[in-house]
Amino acid sequence: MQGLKVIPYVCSAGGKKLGSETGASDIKKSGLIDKLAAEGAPIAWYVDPNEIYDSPWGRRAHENLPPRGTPERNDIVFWHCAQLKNHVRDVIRSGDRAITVGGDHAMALGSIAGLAEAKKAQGRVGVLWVDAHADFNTPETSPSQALHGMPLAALSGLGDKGFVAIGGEPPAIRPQNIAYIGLRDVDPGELDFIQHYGIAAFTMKDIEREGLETIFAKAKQAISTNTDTIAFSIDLDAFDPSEAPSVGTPVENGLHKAQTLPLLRALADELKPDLMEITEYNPTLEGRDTTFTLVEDLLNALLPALETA
Ligand SMILES: [Mn+2]
Repeated sequence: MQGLKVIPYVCSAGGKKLGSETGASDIKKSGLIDKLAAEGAPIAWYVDPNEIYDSPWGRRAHENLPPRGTPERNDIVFWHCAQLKNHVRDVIRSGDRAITVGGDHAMALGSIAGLAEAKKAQGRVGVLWVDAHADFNTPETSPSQALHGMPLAALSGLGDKGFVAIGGEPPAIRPQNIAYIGLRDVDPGELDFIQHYGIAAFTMKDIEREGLETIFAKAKQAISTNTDTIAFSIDLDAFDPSEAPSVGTPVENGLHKAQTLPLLRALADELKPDLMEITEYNPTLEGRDTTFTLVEDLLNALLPALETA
């Protein structure tokens, strides 16, 4: 049986709202991971999120955040991403699977870069990106300058040099191996990139038209063709705000877990992702309990698929 290591990302400096830096600590405090382990899942924390939260880069760094887009602000994100990259790399190298929890979605740069490095799969990582947003901006196209909107561009080699550098060389992913599910808030510059690279981008409208099952089959094709390893990155804001209210950038008319979780689980069963990410959990916003239940439901749905080789 493969072990599952939970790796925290204790940073919200890549986002617009404070609070998601406490997401991993909130999950730790709930006892959820210990409960799953007591029930027999081979799961454990790899690092205690509170250790990072109590470090100079944790709570204190978030007390007086410099403005978005400044080198001082970016340095905080880079430190956390580089650390996450190392943790994911080490976990995957030891033969376990990684479950990353955070934090703002800039974390995906670190987690997917670590996966690519461990598997020597630069340019051959398939990425299922479940999100309301495309997160494929660069500093030139981004209206907000928030790095949590830029990880997929950076992983593809585009954008801020310091951010791109963490992704490694050659770029960890090729845009053709991304599949988006749940899109409904895409910036004009991102749409240009999606069209330019022919990215498999499935919006809520596509889902209404074709059905979620068809969309998952198409997504599977994109992420499993010419790839050596798979990552699922699940932004909680992909889900409807009624099921995931405490996220930094909620968008109406999202996915519903009753329809989505069984398909996610089936896909995980088929593809056995080495990395599963749950991101943008912000327990300081209204609706924490509802959102926590979604985190719990996601883990319960996906663990059985991940813990078998
Ligand atoms: Mn996102």
